[in-house]
Amino acid sequence: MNYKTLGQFIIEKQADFPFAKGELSRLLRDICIAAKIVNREVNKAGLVEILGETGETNVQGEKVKKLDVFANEQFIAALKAGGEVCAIASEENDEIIPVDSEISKSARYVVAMDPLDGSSNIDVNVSVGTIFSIYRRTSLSGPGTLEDFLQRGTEQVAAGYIIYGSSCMLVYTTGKGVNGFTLDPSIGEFCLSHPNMQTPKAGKVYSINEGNYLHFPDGVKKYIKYCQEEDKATERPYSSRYIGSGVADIHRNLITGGIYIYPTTTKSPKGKLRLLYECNPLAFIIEQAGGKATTGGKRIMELPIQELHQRTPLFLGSSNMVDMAMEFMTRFSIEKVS
Ligand code: AHM
Ligand code: MG
Repeated sequence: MNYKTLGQFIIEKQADFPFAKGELSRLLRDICIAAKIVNREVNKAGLVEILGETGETNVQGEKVKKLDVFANEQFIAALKAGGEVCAIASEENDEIIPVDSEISKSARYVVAMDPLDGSSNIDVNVSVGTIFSIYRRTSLSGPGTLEDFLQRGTEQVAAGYIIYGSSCMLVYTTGKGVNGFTLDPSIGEFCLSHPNMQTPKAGKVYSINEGNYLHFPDGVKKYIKYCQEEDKATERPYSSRYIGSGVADIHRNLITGGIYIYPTTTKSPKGKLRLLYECNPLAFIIEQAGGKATTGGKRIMELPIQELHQRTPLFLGSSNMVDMAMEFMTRFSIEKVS
């Protein structure tokens, strides 16, 4: 078998960045270490008492950690130990985590992450994921600050996700295409399995939580009906697929073609998903794979960001489908396109 491991691939690609000193490569390596540890725990989630509420005590008398708390701790520990980041932001933490250590003194990067996205799916053996986004710091020295994270998505230097599914995959971009690696458990390495991933321009899958239908903007309601209509030329009706684990839904759609929508609802007028560590990294990946990511009106990666946990509506996937959904938004929900 002619394997190319993630480590080998990253070293080869370092030549794409003439002024790079290898820090970004080391940062990806740190993320990869934490991913393997989280994958190991996800795989035995039914066996060990990791499903319970935080604060429970297991048979060894140790406090049980929920998997999302565990994942958060693993990624933070790996990033701190690697010394390449001056601050971390996580969905699990209200405030940023400044990193102030001897080895992080000259760190030039910050990482924003959702350590375990779709975590309500853990208890039922359904895929979950980790999403990460890497920025160059804007502050000059010392531990990173909140401002380091308040950059538009277009400023990302790398982004990726790990999907803990029937196999574990890591998909990432540094702005030169998207590559996917599958974990081979027999050697403990992520191996290049999906080089230069491209998403089909026209998909046939739409993914949205239709239980919220009554609360959607009219443009989304009308677009869903459009997806369900009979039309030979466009091969409608499209299929509806919704796992409720954003990484898994978006990973499937990236490969097969499709659209993922989490719009505003009357209950969540700003949408549900977070701009910094969910939408921007996923937008970077889908754009690099030839797709689109918008709010239904504007490009996600150009949105100004004012706060760490800012929410946004998200329309992401095959470019033809996103364009069509946006057309419906313009025609029927003009006032709601933010
Ligand atoms: P989380 O970060 O709290 O897990 O929420 C994000 C998740 C996405 O993975 C998923 O697509 C969406 O929320 C599902 O939300 P809903 O249950 O409202 O459809
Ligand atoms: Mg999440």
